Amino acid sequence: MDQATFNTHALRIKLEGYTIVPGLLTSEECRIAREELEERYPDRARGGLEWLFNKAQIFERLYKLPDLLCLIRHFIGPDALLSAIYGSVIMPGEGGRGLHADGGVTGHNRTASIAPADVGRRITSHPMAINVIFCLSEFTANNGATELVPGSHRYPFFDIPEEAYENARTAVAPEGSAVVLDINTWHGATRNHTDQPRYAVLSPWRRRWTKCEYEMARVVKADVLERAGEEGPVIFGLQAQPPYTELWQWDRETGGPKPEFAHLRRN
Ligand SMILES: O=C(O)CCC(=O)C(=O)O
Repeated sequence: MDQATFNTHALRIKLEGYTIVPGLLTSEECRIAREELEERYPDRARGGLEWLFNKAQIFERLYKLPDLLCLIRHFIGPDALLSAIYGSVIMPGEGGRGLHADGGVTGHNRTASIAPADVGRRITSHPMAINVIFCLSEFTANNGATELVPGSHRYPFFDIPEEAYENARTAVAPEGSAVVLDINTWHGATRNHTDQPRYAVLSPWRRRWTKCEYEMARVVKADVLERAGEEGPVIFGLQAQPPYTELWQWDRETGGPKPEFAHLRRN
């Protein structure tokens, strides 16, 4: 991605709360990823579509795309944490009327954590987290593509007015694109009016000093971490883990007790 294109995407995220980056995955990569989701779909109620990075190597691609990493880090810092990777399949007849902002469970949009002094306002001054929706199918106007409300990332209140739907835009995009959004941006899948499933994978990212959806450093398999190379400990947040020993016994780099205190390690 050249600098001018990067700047265009960054500006769209600032102004509208999202951008669509085409051509991140090849058609072959999308095909393989779709097949993985299709195979795991029947087991979705038991987590079949969760933790995809641990389940098939194709999903390891999603945090190894340099242009995308640059864009994410531009907004939430060089040590941004991968918070989850999960599939989203919209079957024929499903989807629609699902506008929401992310971060409502472990993030800053958690309404149960609003303090009286917040007077009902959420944090909109800075992007607190970025979500990435990979279009493994082509996203069209009628197959359940994600819709987003431009500018809603700056809306200061938690409640989403009913009129928001009138302002939503469907993310029409070729397969292999990614919708990159500030997690404050209201979004949701539209109804799938076709006879084919719509496949996507979501990879939300968080600032290092906030909570992720999963304790990724403890969840990631050793061989997956190994293949992530030098970036692995940053992306999976090994260094972001709070110590469970006294500080002098703790190794921040590996996110565990120093070797001489290995007996204190918790599994
Ligand atoms: O699959 C989609 O289009 C959106 C999914 C979504 O918004 C979510 O999982 O938070």
